Amino acid sequence: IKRNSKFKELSADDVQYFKDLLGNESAVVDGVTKDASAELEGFNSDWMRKYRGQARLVLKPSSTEQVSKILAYCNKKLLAVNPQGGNTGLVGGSVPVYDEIVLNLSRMNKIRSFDDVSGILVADAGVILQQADEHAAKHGYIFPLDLGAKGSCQIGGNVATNAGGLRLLRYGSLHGNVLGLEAVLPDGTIVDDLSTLRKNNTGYDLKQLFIGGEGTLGIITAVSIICPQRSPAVNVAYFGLESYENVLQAFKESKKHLSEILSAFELMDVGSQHLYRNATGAKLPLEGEYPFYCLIETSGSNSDHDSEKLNAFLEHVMSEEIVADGVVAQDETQLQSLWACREGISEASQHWGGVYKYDLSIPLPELYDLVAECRERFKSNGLMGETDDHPVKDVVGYGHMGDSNLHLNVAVRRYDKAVEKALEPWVYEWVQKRQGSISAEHGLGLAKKEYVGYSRSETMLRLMKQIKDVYDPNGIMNPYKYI
Ligand code: FAD
Ligand code: 2HG
Ligand code: ZN
Repeated sequence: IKRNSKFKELSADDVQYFKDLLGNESAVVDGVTKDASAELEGFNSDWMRKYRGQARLVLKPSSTEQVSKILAYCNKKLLAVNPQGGNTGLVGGSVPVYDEIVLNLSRMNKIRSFDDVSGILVADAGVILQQADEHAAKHGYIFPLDLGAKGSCQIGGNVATNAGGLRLLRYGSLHGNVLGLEAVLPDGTIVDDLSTLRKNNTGYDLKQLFIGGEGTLGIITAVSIICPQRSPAVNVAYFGLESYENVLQAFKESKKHLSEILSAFELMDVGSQHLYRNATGAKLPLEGEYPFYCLIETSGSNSDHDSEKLNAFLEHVMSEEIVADGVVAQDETQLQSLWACREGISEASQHWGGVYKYDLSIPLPELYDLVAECRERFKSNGLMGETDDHPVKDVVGYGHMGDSNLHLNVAVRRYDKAVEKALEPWVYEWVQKRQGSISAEHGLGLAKKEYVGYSRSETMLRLMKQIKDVYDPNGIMNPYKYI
């Protein structure tokens, strides 16, 4: 892709306008009138260090009015804008491609209100996910979303990507939990839909377009979200299993035995656990080695009742030989270390040099076949092996089993065109054949721009384009990405 020449290049006058508007030194990183390359680096390169933009200006507004004025100015001057939250996105959507202005939400970080009776939180988009959850915890509630990047991702970024994460199985998607949004359209219009209503059937639910829109329609500036009651009793168990067939059985049994207290069912294959161990030096929870591991979490209101249920479940799956071995966390530290075996894989995946990541929805019975077939593919084409002349070190699979969401990670020693060619479009064709999705929860960004057609029809793509044109006729919002 080439830089779109309709977009204006930044001038010193533009920068001065923004400096006057924001009125705060630290709110503008100015690489236009001076050299600021070191400071710009963190805003230009993504979490995986795979995508790098060339932004020369970063703006950090502190109010919705400032966001509105910035966008109105950019729209008039045809300056392109890249919204950015915590910059933890995994599809290259959070960093510019060329010299788009980075509009970073980190200074919009205030909790606006929390209602103790309904559990409804209203907060600025730039609030860090973990801080939102800690705020909810003070009132006895839990943020309905949790994920490995919680310490740096922002709730606005979570909503913009419609992040799924570790609690979706229990609390459902942001499409249901987000009750309202405040957003700014490219022309500066403020859309005030910060509703705290649970039910509101009054025509099109326009906020849903921003949820998962990946910053292509406007900037989310605040979020209203319903938080469920925080469970006082939380248990975590980690198992080893001899086959994927057993994993399926264990999932079925867990729903049957644990029903309303089941709050997570996560899958890790042995390769993903070795990768985690190699990268962190951590000791794995079980002595023996198994091809598959599962992590189960229960959350309930009565710890005796929950333990009884969990123990009955464990006795059942062990006696039926569905599960080969397992451990239940005895205290908070052990609980954290069991979760780390799952949450730590994503970061560990780059340990050997790099990684190709695929985030897929696949019908459960076939979910792991893709990993096995992918591994065979690299073995037979000679690209995978133990010695350094092979680019591929390992193919691992893990993910949100309870949501039919597989994370396929191809861990490589170096990025290599031959590896990429073996993976794409093969992975996408494989998923399309099974009516799966090429992006279950991470979004499309730049990484999957070319492949949307594997999951969406021509008609749907046309409708998306029409919506984009209504909201952003000049196309200044997050250009070059999937739409
Ligand atoms: P960014 O990365 O900054 O931005 C992501 C996208 O949203 C970009 O397109 C950006 O332009 C847009 N955007 C950001 N803020 C706004 C805004 N205020 N208004 C409009 N557009 C905006 N994802 C999951 O779904 N489940 C997981 O379990 C999960 N685990 C992860 C674990 C790790 C270790 C990491 C690094 C990432 C993980 N992710 C996961 C990816 C996930 O998408 C992000 O972590 C998170 O949702 C993005 O939030 P962010 O604030 O970092 O957004
Ligand atoms: C997770 O579930 C994240 O750990 C990241 O969604 C997955 O890095 C990945 O492929
Ligand atoms: Zn995930």
